[in-house]
Amino acid sequence: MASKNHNLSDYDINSVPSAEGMKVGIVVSEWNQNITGALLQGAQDTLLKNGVRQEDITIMTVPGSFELVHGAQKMTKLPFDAIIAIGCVIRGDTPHFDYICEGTTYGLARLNATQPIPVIYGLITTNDMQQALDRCGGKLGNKGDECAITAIKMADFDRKVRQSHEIF
Ligand code: DLZ
Repeated sequence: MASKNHNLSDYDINSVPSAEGMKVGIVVSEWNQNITGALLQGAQDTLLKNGVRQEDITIMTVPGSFELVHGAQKMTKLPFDAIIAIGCVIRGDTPHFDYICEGTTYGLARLNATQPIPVIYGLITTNDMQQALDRCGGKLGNKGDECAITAIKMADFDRKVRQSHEIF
């Protein structure tokens, strides 16, 4: 993926719709907590900065990234406008990395396609700890920021789809 020149925290403020009244659920994995905690902080700060109220943000934790799918699925049953799933998988010596990445990614993609609210992909998959640090507030920005903006944009997308349906 071409992320060399892309800072994950960069966004055009003029392209961000109003987040007034939006309710956002965040499910975050405990594995690699030094990374996922920073991603969570980024997501929360960016949601607040763009108008989501603190009381409208709900944070739940799961043990590992693989459990994000179940956690996110449960949260899609509650009255949120978007769910952000945050995790970090770092490559080890065995193929376990590939199975966790694939299962989690497929599971989240399936939820995103089949549930009535958007499920935002906040899973970092890296070869080593440094690459993860670079993406949670390091030299490549914070993927949590990117997820927050995506959540707001997708919740707004759904709002607009609903409104257009009411009109016609
Ligand atoms: C088992 C495991 C391993 C080896 N590595 C990670 C990781 O880098 N990041 C992560 O979020 N979770 C890891 N896990 C835990 C799995 O996601 C999962 O929690 C367990 O396999 C139990 O289902």
